[in-house]
Amino acid sequence: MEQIIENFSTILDDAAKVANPVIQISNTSKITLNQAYEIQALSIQRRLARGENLTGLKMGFTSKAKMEQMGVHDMIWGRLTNNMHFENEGDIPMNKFIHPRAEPEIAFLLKKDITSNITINEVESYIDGLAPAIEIIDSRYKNFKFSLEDVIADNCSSSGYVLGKWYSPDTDVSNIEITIGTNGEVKAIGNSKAILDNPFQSLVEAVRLALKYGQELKKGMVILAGAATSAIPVNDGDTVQATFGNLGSLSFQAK
Ligand code: OOG
Ligand code: MG
Repeated sequence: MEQIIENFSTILDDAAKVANPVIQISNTSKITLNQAYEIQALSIQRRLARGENLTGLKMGFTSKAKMEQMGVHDMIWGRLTNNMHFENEGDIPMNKFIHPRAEPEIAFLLKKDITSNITINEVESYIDGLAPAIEIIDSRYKNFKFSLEDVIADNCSSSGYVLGKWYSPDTDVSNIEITIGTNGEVKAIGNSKAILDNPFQSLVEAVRLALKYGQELKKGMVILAGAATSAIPVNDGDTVQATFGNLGSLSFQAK
């Protein structure tokens, strides 16, 4: 089995590297959730060996809108690297992706290392700030189709993120209207409440899952809380913009 896990980590890493889709693991092999996380860890190790740095973690399927869109039933988490980070209002080259989609998120910046579980009331004391964000997801599987194990092995479709302006840790993000759209047209609307009733809870869950799987949580890491709306397709030439009520907006240009 170790060899199979190693092989899938290579296949998925290569698929991301050259932006070429592959068939789902579950079409040919049965793997467990733990094995899926092992594949993810190994594929990220390959990125780190090429010189990328781990910059944070992302939560997935923390809202009903996302679970329903993708037909899955549980939360997942993945890893972010510096290669996935793009500037707000900047250009993002589309040739890096297979079939990219964008979704609005809330990001947290860790103020210190976290080594044990935290409660929602403690979140404020563990972050330096929070920001509106856009995540770009790009499944390495054909037709953006996968099982829960498939998507975990594929680093939860992580492929890009853009961060907006940072706000202080005591900013209330429990009830913010969020939109995302392209070229001036709103394509999806949601509310931050949809993220586990409060995006702060998503950080609590991120800590729990990272510790469970032996992933360190370090000062300076960015944690994405998961999308509040379904993801929208991104096409070459699109200007993608997300709005977050009082927190303002952010955007990128798909080039
Ligand atoms: C998996 C990633 C899910 C989120 O915010 O829920 C995710 C996918 O939908 O391809 O990033
Ligand atoms: Mg996401």
